[in-house]
Amino acid sequence: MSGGLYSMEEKDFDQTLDLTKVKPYGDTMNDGKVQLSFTLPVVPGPEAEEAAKLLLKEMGFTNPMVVFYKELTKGFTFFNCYGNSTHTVNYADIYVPKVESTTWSMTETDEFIKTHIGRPLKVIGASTGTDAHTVGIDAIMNMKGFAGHYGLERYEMIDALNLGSQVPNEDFIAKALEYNADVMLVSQTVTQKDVHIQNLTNLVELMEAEGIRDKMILCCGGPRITHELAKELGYDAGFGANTFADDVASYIAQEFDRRKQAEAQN
Ligand code: B12
Repeated sequence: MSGGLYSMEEKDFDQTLDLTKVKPYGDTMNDGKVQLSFTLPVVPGPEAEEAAKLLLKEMGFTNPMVVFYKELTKGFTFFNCYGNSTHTVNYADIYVPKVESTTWSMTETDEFIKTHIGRPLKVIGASTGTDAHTVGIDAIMNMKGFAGHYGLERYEMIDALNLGSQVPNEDFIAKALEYNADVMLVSQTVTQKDVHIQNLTNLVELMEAEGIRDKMILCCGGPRITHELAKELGYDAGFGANTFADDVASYIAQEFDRRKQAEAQN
């Protein structure tokens, strides 16, 4: 076979990676290929297909293609489409605030606490307010852990107390004081109507009113929590999806030690 695509060599394709202008990658650099799917509230047919392609153009895609469509239910059509994105992002300029700590294994963290702090850290956790989801805080705290990562209860140098879900902020604070906690861990899963923002803010306000905010390491976590949001709300750290106990344990050990050293210098 001669000519056409089959005679092209790797060098004939664009191989330039410019991190200031990153585009989706399909099978060659900068081809901009995207697959996306959506539903339109119209009956299937050529007009529906054309509507989907026009929408793709409006979204900034060239070569809009509908590769599959099917009626979902009467008057609704589902589409699978391809297109080439004309947009780029400046990856080199992106800054995402994140928890500044090194994630260690359970053994490394235990060893660090033993040698640098000299006593077990006391950690209390709960899913607070009206939030009934426990799986997130359990994943971090329960002995058996999550996805092959043991939880805080398994750590030799961490005393962990998990209060479960729907714990009112006032009770959480009272229990933390009674337990003599070094660290408070809050889990928030429900974010409808920003209920998590109100609840997380309320906890910080109550702690400030009691004069204990600075005495604890206060962390929150959940699928829609970012470190940036957590800092904005007055927390020391925030952890999102795909967090493991290792991340949290390493952070609190390093942060506790950092504070201890800062105190010793003053
Ligand atoms: C299981 C589940 C339930 C179970 C919870 C059982 C239980 N014991 O927890 C039940 C059936 C009770 C339930 C109830 C409800 N649920 Co529900 N539920 C889910 C579901 C399917 C899975 C959540 C889960 O377990 N994830 C697994 C864990 C491991 O992941 P994770 O929570 O993200 O945790 C990880 C990280 O976020 C992080 N993390 C989490 N917390 C913390 C805390 C700290 C300190 C740290 C460091 C890290 C950390 O570490 C974890 C491990 O990596 C999700 C949908 C989904 N697929 O996600 C909906 C979902 C969370 N539920 C939802 C809703 C709306 C509800 C209800 C309000 C429904 C209703 N109208 O009644 C009620 C809750 C009522 C209430 N008062 O809270 C919505 C939330 C929407 C929103 N953003 O607000 C979701 C997203 C479903 C949806 N698509 O609509 N639910």
